Amino acid sequence: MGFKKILIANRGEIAVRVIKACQEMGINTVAVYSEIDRTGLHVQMADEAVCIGPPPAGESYLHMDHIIQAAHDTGSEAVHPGYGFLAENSEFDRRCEEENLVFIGPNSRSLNLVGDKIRSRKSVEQAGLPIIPGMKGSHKDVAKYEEEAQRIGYPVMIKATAGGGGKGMRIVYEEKDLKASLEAGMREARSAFGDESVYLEKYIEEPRHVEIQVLADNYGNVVHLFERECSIQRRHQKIVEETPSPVMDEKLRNEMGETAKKIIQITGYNNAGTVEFLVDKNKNFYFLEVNARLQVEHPVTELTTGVDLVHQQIKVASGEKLSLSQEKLEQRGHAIECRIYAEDPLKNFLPSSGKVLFLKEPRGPGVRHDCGIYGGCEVPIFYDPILAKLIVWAEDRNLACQRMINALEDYVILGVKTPIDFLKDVISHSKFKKGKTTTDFLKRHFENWEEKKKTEDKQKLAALACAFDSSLRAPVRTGGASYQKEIYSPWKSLGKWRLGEK
Ligand code: MV4
Repeated sequence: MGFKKILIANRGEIAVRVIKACQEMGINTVAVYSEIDRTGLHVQMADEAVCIGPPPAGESYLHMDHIIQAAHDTGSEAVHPGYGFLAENSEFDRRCEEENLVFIGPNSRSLNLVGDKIRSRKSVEQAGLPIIPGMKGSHKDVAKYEEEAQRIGYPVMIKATAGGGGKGMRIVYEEKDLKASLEAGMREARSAFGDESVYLEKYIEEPRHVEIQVLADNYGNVVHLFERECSIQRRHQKIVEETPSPVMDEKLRNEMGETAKKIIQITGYNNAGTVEFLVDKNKNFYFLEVNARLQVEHPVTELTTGVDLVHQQIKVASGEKLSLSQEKLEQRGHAIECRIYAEDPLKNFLPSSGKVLFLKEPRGPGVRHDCGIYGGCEVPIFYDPILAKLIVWAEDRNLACQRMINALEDYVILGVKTPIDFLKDVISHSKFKKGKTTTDFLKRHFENWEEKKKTEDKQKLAALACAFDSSLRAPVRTGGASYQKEIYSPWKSLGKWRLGEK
């Protein structure tokens, strides 16, 4: 028997997405909100809503006691964490288990394991599965690093042991640069993570970030739902994702899919998860980490497989056996997602907040818009700035690119800044259209996009002003064959308004 009531411990577009899945399954929903989110779309859509605190996330969406209390007060049987906030917090997972609430995600033990990047790398390596060649731990002595670097072979990548998301990463191409880079990496690791230890890996050149979606039930059944290409990233923040990956072939897809399933099995993982890999230019792949949550980019997998991943999460969490079999799963067509953030691409993607004055949502065949805002709502500055995701599906990649460009052109958000224009240029870029999407794509092709755009905008304004001006100066026929040239005067063009006249 499934759940009767689920509390969604999140906000914005993912909370709306999960509420919709619950509504389709006949499950009542409880939204939680901070005081500033009182009028949020997710609050309006849920059957019930509970205020869990003031705007700061630490006092609301990250406040475990308030969320658990809200679940008890409303008689919720399960909690869906979405992504971000407490979605990968094994302490919260454990607290839910203790409070007899079903955490819609992995069990706390496996969440703990996959959350420890070093431990999970060791487990994967012991299973004989491909990890990035590198060191097993860190050292104090620089000379040791020099030996390790010789063993690994240059170029090497310096990574912070306590790091993640690319922070503190440094590439070293030659031994003469190693010492200085190590000292800089240790300083950055100490200030960013309070732990200066770093380790070396072989630098994977021109890498692609390719991840495999997996689903595992509580009885050891696991399926993978193919790959997602996530290489278009800005400061390690994914902004465009797609499936199938332009580099994938059947052999590589099966190998990566089977490897991902093995990793899920050895870590005792259950529910939806994503196994991240790096793929090098020779199509070798290396395990990076497991993401123990429903990912932002899950819709591209849903559109090409026809599987609703949130439905599956809820069914598995309620104790159902997986209804999907690997043999029956297949991909059809091509899907691309663009993330719509409240950020100003002309101000180095500075977060933008304020009231959404106007929203025109893209629509049409094969266009999906997972949206957490509405015309007139407020976009607060307190949280991750993701507003929505625009996803398209089409029969092949070229059509999907064209559909995305058209959808982005139809899309209007006024009141807060967004990178809609920037995304249109990314998808329209010849290298993107050719599928040449390695992780340095933006660095290579969009380094000075801001300046170019600002110049373009000035030129357009100048052209507009001239066009407007010349339209006023245009020769006007005043009857008969002859006509006199209208001499431009603002007072004439203003009509009856005159300064200083009675
Ligand atoms: C790497 C790598 C190349 N070689 N490790 C980025 C953050 C985390 N997910 C691991 N990441 C990488 N690790 C080795 N040995 C390339 C990435 C990487 C990346 C690096 C720089 C800029 C953007 C990137 C996007 C995805 C992965």
